Amino acid sequence: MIRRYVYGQPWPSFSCVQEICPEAEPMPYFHVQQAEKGLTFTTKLEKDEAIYGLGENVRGINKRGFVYRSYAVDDAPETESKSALYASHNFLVIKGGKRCFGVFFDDPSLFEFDLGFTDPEEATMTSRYGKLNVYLIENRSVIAVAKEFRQLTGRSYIPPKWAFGYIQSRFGDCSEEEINRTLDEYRKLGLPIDSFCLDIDCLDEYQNFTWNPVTFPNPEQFVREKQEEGIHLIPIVDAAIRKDDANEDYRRGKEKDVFCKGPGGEEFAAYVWPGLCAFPDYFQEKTRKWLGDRLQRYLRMGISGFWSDMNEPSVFAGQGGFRRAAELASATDENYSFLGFGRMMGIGQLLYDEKSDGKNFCHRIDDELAENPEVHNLYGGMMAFGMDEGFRMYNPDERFLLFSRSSCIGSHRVSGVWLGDNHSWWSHLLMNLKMMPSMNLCGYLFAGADIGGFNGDTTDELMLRWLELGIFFPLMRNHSCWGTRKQELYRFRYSEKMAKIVQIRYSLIPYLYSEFMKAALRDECMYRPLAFDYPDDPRAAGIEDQLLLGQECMIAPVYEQNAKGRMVYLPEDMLMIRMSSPDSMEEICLARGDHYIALETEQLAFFIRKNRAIPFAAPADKVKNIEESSIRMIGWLQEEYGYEYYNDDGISRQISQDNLKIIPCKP
Ligand code: MIG
Repeated sequence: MIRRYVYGQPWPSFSCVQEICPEAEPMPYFHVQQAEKGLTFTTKLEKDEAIYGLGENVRGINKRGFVYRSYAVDDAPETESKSALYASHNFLVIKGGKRCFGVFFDDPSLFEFDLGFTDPEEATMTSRYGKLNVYLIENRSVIAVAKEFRQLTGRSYIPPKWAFGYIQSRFGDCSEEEINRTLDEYRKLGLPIDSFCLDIDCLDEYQNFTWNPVTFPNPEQFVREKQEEGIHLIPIVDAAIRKDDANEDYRRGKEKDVFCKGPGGEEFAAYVWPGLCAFPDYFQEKTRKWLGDRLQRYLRMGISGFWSDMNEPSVFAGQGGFRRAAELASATDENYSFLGFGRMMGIGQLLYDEKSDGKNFCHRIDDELAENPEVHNLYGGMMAFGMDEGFRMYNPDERFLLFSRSSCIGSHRVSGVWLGDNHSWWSHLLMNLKMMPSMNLCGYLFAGADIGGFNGDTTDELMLRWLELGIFFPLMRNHSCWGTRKQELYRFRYSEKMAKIVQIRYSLIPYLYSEFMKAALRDECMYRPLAFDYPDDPRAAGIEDQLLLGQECMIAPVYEQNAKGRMVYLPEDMLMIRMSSPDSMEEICLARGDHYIALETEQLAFFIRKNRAIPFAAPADKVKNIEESSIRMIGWLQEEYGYEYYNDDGISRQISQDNLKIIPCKP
């Protein structure tokens, strides 16, 4: 059952698709109180209670024991001491022997979760402004609570099927030539690929909706050529736009009055990649229309996917901050104190001050002016709605690819996400795994991290191991930052091994897509910690380095340097599949319990529950070339079983139950 409680006068948040009547009684479980730092919601925690959710954030799958914050920021590196990342996903589930409930704090501004940080036996949530809706969902299991939450907030975004293919990306050195070279090398290696992301270096001076004339001299022709080869190009769209009358898109925006302004009517301006920028007020319909219009010429060129970035929004500097920093940098050395040096070294922190530099950063919502901090967490999501409206304007019947960096609950209906600027660290490979179920709980099914790591230099071994995990997640993108070791797979000593792992991905796509689509259609979580499915197994509760995938599988990646295997806990009898290429499959029946699984660097393992089976296709070079007739079922069957297989044309928005069929399997 879902109950709603209203505090103060909340801004509209676009998070829910169901209208729930507010309760008059006080909310159970929580003690609600106005405190100095905001409106607080406190609940005592039982010893055995775990806390799941919070979407994109650091630390464990069980979030208990730390303090987290919802205030979208661009603040890499994603270390353990961070409390906030790029998004705000204020949904959590508290589950113990006595109680099981979910709570969604639908608050678009600064919100804090002290989940046993100050007091290990207490959770306190604080809303800075105290204007919010709270939805309380009680049900018997985490899975049931999650389903109700998704029914409240709406069906998850579904990308075109080609988006399940391997995506190559690189910030800094992309060009027509580089793409062609990578394609050539991949062909030689037999490495399947469907898409390339185009980053801001592909733009003219980092300006949205342009092409870099040096590296992309013939964009129209290039896009067409790649299309003929079956390759999708996925341009980036940043949140802000250069404030410059020579920029046509800016001029159009000014004519239509789409940018954020202060109470005095002055346009908000701050520095981002292209220089001084204006910030489209995506909260307004006309702004979303302006954004949608900007996409039309790309869509007409045949581009059908985008990624959107810097939409927390991320700001490098404000105009005042810039001056302050410049003054400090030119300070003389006379009597300069240690504190002065400290400030000098922290110049980056001085560059944008929300109070002064951001005073004109306001949004118009229902004819009222909201200062950005009051609705801050919705900005990226509102941009995603604008992108989606642009897609529907062009073609209402087809799906388009969109994944965004910032997101909120609500925009999960129109966009996927990538998990931001991670590092080429082993700990971030594991973090990738831990984030997936939390993302799913909050409605984000189409998600994935930068495989190999974005910042820092990756290694052959880390790249290979990360691919061995990354092939199991819907968004499979290899992306890295300029100045770091290049990460196109042909550049590695292990390139042949890597190519074979990517081939396995393509063999698994019929299964992954089928499970993804069923999870979307039924409001389910595709990735779950063992604790969700085996609530009565005390061992399952503590496992944070394995995940259930769909209704049949379990994954357990190697995430340590030089490891030649790992311990795996099986909550029931399972068939272990160990492989290093689609045709090297080893199948071993294992009993419930602990097992050491030996895994050479090029080997991965996954597990299929006994008496279940999954489809496995012959590898293909592109998603569209996967042959359904090549599918065979793999599993350990002692009784008859029918796998519920979903497939469709991969593109139309009309998604129907008729696309489901049972594949009968015999022992
Ligand atoms: O300030 O577009 O997270 O994926 O390569 C960095 C350049 C801006 C951040 C994104 C990253 C992207 C990069 N962007």
